[in-house]
Amino acid sequence: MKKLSLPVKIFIGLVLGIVVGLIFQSSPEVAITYIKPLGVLFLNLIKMVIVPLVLSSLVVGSASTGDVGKLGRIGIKTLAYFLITTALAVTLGLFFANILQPGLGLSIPLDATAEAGEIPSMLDTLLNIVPTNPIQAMAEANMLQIIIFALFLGISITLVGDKAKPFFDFFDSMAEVCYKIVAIIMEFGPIGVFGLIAPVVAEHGASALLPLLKVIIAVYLSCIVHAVVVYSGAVYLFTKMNPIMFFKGAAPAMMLAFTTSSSSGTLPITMKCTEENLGVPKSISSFVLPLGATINMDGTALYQGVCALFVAQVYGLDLNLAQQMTVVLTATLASIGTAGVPGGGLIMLTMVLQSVGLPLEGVALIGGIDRILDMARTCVNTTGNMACAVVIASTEGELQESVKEQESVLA
Ligand code: DAS
Repeated sequence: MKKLSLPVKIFIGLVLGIVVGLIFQSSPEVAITYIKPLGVLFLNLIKMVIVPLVLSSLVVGSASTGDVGKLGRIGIKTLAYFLITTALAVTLGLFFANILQPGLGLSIPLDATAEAGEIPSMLDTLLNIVPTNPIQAMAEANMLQIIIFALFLGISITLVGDKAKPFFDFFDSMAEVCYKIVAIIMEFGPIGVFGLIAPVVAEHGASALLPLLKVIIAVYLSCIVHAVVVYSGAVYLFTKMNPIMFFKGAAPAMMLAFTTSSSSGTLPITMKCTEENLGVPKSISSFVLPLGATINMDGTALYQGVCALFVAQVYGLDLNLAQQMTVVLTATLASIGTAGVPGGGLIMLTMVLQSVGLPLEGVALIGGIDRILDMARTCVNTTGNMACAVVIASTEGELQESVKEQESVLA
């Protein structure tokens, strides 16, 4: 029999989890005792890899900004574009999550297993993100501090140059090994998803699924609006390129990102589309796109915003505006640390929830539908990187005239 693809297997795990959950509705303790451990094991595997994965992928990402010269004008413009569009993405995710209120209708009490910590203010979060002891930050899985430390390491490796190459190579190979570990963990995804969703349905009934459907709608709606408004606006504003031409040129990479849920895996096609269809010279695409595939993930950021608010709503925790601004900062930084592989965002969601004091058990609710969300957010991640490359090339006066002439005909 033809080997089923991972997304299909995960979907089967989801459906089976729902069916088994409905079967055990009359005796949820059976599902909690014998099935939930599978889900807990899956989440523990995710937590196992998060520290080395984020540290290594971020050091490599920030160090692969090429030579110091490039870190100048183009680097600053690129990083500024990344941060602005990512913060916009999170804000959009929170906007739709506030409107759709996906967590209402499923109320789960906070108890010994699901605890909420003190939700820090944005100022506290900013003050606390510099690690006084990086080793302790790693031991405690303080992800925001690990992200800041990794950025300093990566940028310093670039500034040191050749003498730091062995250090860079160490993190480069560590990142590859961690991506392989994530791939192995995701193979366990179908069983993990089954173990996550069955107890939820057994305890809360099929009504638990409606809020998850609303999460899917909120994420997909945010992704579509972000891509159509922000990327079309940026491309047209900076290059006068017809947005339809942009999306036509970007389509092959967008579709591959959607089906594979992997920005890193799509990168070769992303570069081909950006250079051949969108007129970006290799000198800029080979700088912006690998960096973007590592640290610029608008889709992931908006997904973190939606999920954080969903979890708060489910557990009856009201996030005021200041706390939602903390989510914007945390989700923006988390998206920097997310690996461009399937499930990378789910791994970072545990960090975002922990950073804003929300119960980690919320990940169990999202885990069952995460692959569906991953497809959309990875598509947006990839599209955002292509839009950035077009904008940077245009501001550098290096967007190929031939492509612009083609646009002008269409504009
Ligand atoms: N799948 C990741 C990517 O490749 C994004 C994510 O998991 O959030 O971009």
